[in-house]
Amino acid sequence: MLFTWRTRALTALLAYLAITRATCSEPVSVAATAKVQFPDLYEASILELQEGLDAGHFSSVDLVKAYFARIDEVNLKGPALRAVLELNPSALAQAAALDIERKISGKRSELHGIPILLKDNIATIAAEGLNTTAGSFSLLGSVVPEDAGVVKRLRKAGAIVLGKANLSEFAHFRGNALPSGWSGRGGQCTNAYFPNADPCGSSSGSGVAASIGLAAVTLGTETDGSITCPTSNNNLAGIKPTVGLTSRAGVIPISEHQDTVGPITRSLTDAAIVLSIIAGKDPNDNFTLAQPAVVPDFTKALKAGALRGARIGVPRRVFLNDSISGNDPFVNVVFEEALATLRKLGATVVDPADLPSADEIAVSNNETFVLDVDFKIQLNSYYAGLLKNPSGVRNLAELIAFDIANPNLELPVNFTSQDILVESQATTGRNSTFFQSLAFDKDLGATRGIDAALKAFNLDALILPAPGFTTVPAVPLGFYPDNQTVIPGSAGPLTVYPAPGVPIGLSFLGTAFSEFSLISFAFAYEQATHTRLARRAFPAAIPTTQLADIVGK
Ligand SMILES: *[C@@H]1O[C@H](CO)[C@@H](O)[C@H](O)[C@H]1NC(C)=O
Ligand SMILES: *[C@@H]1O[C@H](CO)[C@@H](O)[C@H](O)[C@H]1NC(C)=O
Ligand SMILES: *[C@@H]1O[C@H](CO)[C@@H](O)[C@H](O)[C@H]1NC(C)=O
Ligand SMILES: *[C@@H]1O[C@H](CO)[C@@H](O)[C@H](O)[C@H]1NC(C)=O
Ligand SMILES: *[C@@H]1O[C@H](CO)[C@@H](O)[C@H](O)[C@H]1NC(C)=O
Ligand SMILES: *[C@@H]1O[C@H](CO)[C@@H](O)[C@H](O)[C@H]1NC(C)=O
Ligand SMILES: *[C@@H]1O[C@H](CO)[C@@H](O)[C@H](O)[C@H]1NC(C)=O
Ligand SMILES: CC(=O)N[C@H]1CO[C@H](CO)[C@@H](O)[C@@H]1O
Repeated sequence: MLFTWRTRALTALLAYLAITRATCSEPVSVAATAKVQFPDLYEASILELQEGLDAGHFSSVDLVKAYFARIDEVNLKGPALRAVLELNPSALAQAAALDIERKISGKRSELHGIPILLKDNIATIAAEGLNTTAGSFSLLGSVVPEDAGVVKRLRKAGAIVLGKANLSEFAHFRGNALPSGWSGRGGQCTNAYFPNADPCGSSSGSGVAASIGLAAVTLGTETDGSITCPTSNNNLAGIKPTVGLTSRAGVIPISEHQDTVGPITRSLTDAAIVLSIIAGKDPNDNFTLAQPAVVPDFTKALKAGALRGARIGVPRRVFLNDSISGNDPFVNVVFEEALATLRKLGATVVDPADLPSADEIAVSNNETFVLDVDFKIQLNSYYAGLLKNPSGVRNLAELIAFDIANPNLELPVNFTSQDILVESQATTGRNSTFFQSLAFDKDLGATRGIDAALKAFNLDALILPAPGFTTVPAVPLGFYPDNQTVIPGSAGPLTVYPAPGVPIGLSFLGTAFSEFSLISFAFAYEQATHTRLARRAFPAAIPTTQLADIVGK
């Protein structure tokens, strides 16, 4: 589905590995490192890291130490980006065990020994030491029944949970006036490309952390823009999967009808590797039972020639009137350049290729009602499912009261908004109005929206400038010029966007479960442009710790 960010820039998921806790008394031996070229952790890809791990140039323990040090440099110190909420106290032990396993029996998958940062609404078992709170003190110290479905898959593949990323509290489903990237527990996360720039949200910390290499890869969640928008604002490759491709079991919910978990990474290759592992059926999330029988190996979509012969449509009307992407001369220029690139790569660009429902989408408000109703039902059931919650909060009504009773923690000056919680609490369940609204949304977004346009113009995919649109997947498109006027962020006066040098992304979107071809198109574009590499974060936001500072030390 597709909504401008004015509808609500919500933008908002993961399990347990029975690894033996290795004692630190047996460090993995590391080969002589004098002449070894270590990958630059700002940009390092999963495959580069695997190459170094397989060659014994460094270990997963080294990687965890290096990422911890990089986080320490910029999270609360220096530019204080506030991208990371918590570090996993078990990460080093997990890394050590996975290092030993690699030596004995080889790697389980391309994610073996790779540190991944999870958005803080994705549950991890408390015994490991990490909280799962969606940024809210009402969940501090809570004990979840089990790892999220996607976390189970990550652990089985050998990934290391590095920690939890800051986010817009409750995936931006608390107060309309709260800025993206703010949570009671984490404070205000900001963008690494310009001081105090809007990181967008709600997967803000995941985006900022991926953008400067505070982890190898990250996971975010999206309900409406929460993966694609931080991907766009932070110069990244992100995938918002079709609802039901990745499990939402164990994810602090907004709505089962819209929530989805996806990768936020520096390249389409990394995103495809992560998606191939987290996608799949989960008995704890019955929406996943409707997905195609076989999860594709999305890395097979990574073909530089994939745009040859493809028909790509431009649904102009959905962004023509948008105050950011439709009227911004910079976005218009770089978007036209992107269309020229697609043509050069052999695609037929059909422009315009409007969604029949475009004007109705612009004014529709049914989504708000659907999310308000679902959130109350699902959040109540999330709290009820906890094995323990020290705050005493057991449902949405008690959450609202908790915030009011703890203003210093949850309602500090300038961050007092919780109107969405109140609006949701006022709903009375899934009645006929709810089902009508849900059906109306599906009709607008899919039947008379994306699917109708794809069919009418015989298209393989649609393409849009990324900001504010709920689309899959996104790749870097460009950067605002250095003389860009600083504009207060949509998020409020404390953040700015656009601003000099801040990134913007390009989105490819298609029908349900068309991730394989969307990834192939986005990959072809990424390989032809390598826009991400054209610009780095502002100097103080670039951590200096590298593997050379850790290995053998
Ligand atoms: C959660 O956070 C609290 C406070 O920072 C900390 O004491 C605790 O160890 C963390 N982890 C769990 C599982 O509660
Ligand atoms: C999942 O289960 C719920 C209730 O058990 C049901 O209402 C819903 O239709 C099911 N969804 C799918 C996609 O099977
Ligand atoms: C968008 O702009 C076009 C052209 O200016 C106009 O015809 C259309 O009514 C506008 N749509 C909305 C929803 O504002
Ligand atoms: C859903 O949208 C239709 C058409 O815009 C509108 O008439 C109706 O009031 C909306 N329903 C809700 C619950 O917002
Ligand atoms: C609240 O925001 C205003 C700007 O709108 C700012 O001037 C003020 O310093 C902020 N107060 C605090 C305590 O952050
Ligand atoms: C459904 O519930 C909402 C409040 O959640 C209410 O506004 C609406 O009138 C109800 N619809 C019906 C048909 O009762
Ligand atoms: C920025 O510089 C470009 C070319 O150097 C110029 O065309 C543009 O008008 C300038 N924009 C602003 C906001 O000053
Ligand atoms: C890992 C880390 O730096 N976490 C910090 C996140 O922000 C909160 C609030 O400032 C700190 O208490 C954590 O230590």
